[in-house]
Amino acid sequence: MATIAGPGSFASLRMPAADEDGHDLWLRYRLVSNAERLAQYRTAIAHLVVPGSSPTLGAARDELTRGLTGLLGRAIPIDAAATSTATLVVGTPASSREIAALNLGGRLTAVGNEGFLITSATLRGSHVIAVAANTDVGALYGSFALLRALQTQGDLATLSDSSAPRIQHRIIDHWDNLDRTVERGYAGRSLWDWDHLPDSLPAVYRDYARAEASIGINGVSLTNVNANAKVLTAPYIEKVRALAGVFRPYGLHVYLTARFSAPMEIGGLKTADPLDPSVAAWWKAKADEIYRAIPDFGGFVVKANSEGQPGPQDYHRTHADGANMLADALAPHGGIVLWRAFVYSNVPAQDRIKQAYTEFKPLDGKFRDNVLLQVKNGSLDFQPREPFHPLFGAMPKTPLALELQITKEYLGEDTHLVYMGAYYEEVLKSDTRVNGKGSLVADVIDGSLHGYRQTAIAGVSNVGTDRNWSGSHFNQANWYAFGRLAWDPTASSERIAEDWTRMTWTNDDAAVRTIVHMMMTSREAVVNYMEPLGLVHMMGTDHHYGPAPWVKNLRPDWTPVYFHRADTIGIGFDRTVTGSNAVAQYSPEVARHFGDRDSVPDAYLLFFHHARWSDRTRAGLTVWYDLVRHYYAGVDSVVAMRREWHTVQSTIDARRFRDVDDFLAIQEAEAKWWRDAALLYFGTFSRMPLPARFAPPPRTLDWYMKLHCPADPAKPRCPEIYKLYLTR
Ligand code: GCW
Repeated sequence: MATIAGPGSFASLRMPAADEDGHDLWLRYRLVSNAERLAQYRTAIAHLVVPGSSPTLGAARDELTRGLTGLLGRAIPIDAAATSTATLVVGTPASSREIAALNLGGRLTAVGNEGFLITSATLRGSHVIAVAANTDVGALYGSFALLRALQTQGDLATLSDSSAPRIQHRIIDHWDNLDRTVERGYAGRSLWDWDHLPDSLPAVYRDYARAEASIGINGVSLTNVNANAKVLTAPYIEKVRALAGVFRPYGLHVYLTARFSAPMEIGGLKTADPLDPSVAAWWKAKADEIYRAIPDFGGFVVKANSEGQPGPQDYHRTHADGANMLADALAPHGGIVLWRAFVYSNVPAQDRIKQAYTEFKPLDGKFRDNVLLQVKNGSLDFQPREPFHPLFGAMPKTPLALELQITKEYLGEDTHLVYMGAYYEEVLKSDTRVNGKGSLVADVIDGSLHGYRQTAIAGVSNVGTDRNWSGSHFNQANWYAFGRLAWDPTASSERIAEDWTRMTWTNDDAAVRTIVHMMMTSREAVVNYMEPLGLVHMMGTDHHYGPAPWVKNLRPDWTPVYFHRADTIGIGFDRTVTGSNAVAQYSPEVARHFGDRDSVPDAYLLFFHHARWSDRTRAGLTVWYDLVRHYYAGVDSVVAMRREWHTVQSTIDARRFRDVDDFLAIQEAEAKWWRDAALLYFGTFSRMPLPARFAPPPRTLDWYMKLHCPADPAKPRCPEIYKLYLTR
């Protein structure tokens, strides 16, 4: 039962919350449930003044009207000027006389192009709340921040906010194909309905832009990095122009993925060699054509010479040659190139994770000013846990952008409740030590450590046509957290989880505490039941769903056995000086920390070391025992999450409660699958028994190895596993 105050009254009445489908995301704008707060807000905000005819100020006005009407349960008139007390004024000194009259001076200048101030003031004897910015988009971001304050039921008396993004380009990367399939997408089809563009512009495009702006995202790369050159043809540019038109008022710039061989595939050239003048001229003309249609086009995202994609190395040129050629085409228009550093060759190397650093480090300083190198958080591939990528800190002369994955390719896809905010925070707070203690990854990417000219962060989208956008209600939190951390990479993921919970689920304090606790423990839970102690890449081939640590006989660096290297002596990949020496790619302090058996954190033990089964972890247990303990703890955490979820039932609508409950049941079943398959398999090497306190797996290793799940690679499901483990 939720406590809901009826419009126009402060009385509380208990009634079940109406069913929701999650489509409103964190922008639900339900009536403020706390009667005292509601009274405060109604007293403070009775009128709205957002003068200005720009589409962006129009968007702010619309959002505030929608939001305030819902939250305050009454219509808020839009006035031309602040004539009554209790007015919310929004805008810039140029758009609003009221904002100009506040003379915010240096305080306002300090928030820059996209930032905003929220402040209370007295204007001509009237009390006003002001959302002030230097630009219209800053005013829009400030409007969302004000709405958030009300959605989370903050105290207006102490409300004073001043905020500016620490990273310049905050981009969502879609891996969406032109046929509307989504690579590593678990939320339905691509939102972009290319067949009906540019003529049909369904409301969902605008809602998408609202959602992105609400979390401060200012760029969207529409297409898969495994790119199709067709998106660069004239008819598609026309479609992209239409989408860009919907996104523009919300401050969203459009980017496209550039297929390196496009000059041959759609341009009729015989080569795509970046040093060939006809190729450079083709890209220049293509950039000019795009900018004629989309003057605020962001630029190109490029995956080249990786996993079979074409690139400059096909012509014995370097990544810098390729990136610079594209950069020169974009430069006259102010566009940027986000060149991805996720590269590994078709010829397996001695240690795949070393390749990006080996290829790019020598190119530091060789890129044009408008090239950023986009680096995944870890050197392998978005695994549940990886140490930070050694390129962070190693490229002082080349702006590095951080690429995070929001879609949970390796973390339970649509169903598992895993809060990625905690994951992102772990990456951002990792210390590269390149300029002494406190040289965090966040300091690298916000440009403060090396004084980068441009800064960027990208998150691989988890959004699709599913009614709830992200495949599950809790997956929305990962989209949300990415945006908030892109704006402020020093923010606390726990605080962000709390905001999201209050906006998405409930403001009941006890329920909020419980849900935030679930989210914060979920991150360690998934590591424990999938890949504890620094294990990585243990999933089934291709579909990446479910455990398959036994897979071999493929290209070695696509197999789990290559990464875990279990044998009768021990387990783990020796990346110290006695092995691949990948640790040497880090700064000396970090190399020592990870490379030394006595200091390496247990969380990275098997990533860097081949440890004997009987060795002791830092926890003082044998490697075998500790591995077992972690797997069981992971499952226990999911069992606990299910219990916790039941305690919040009365505060949540029945439909969404049930959706989450069903997925938690699946998560528990799959967690047990991961645990049992892995331990039965590793037990054949350790030859040590399962300690008596742990209940043994219900099936033999052979049974798990013979399972063929998923039957359809596009659908991560395993009915046999549900039958075996699923409990209600
Ligand atoms: O994570 C892996 C995925 C590929 C992806 C690739 C990349 C787009 O399994 O599907 O391709 O990384 O990041 O380029």
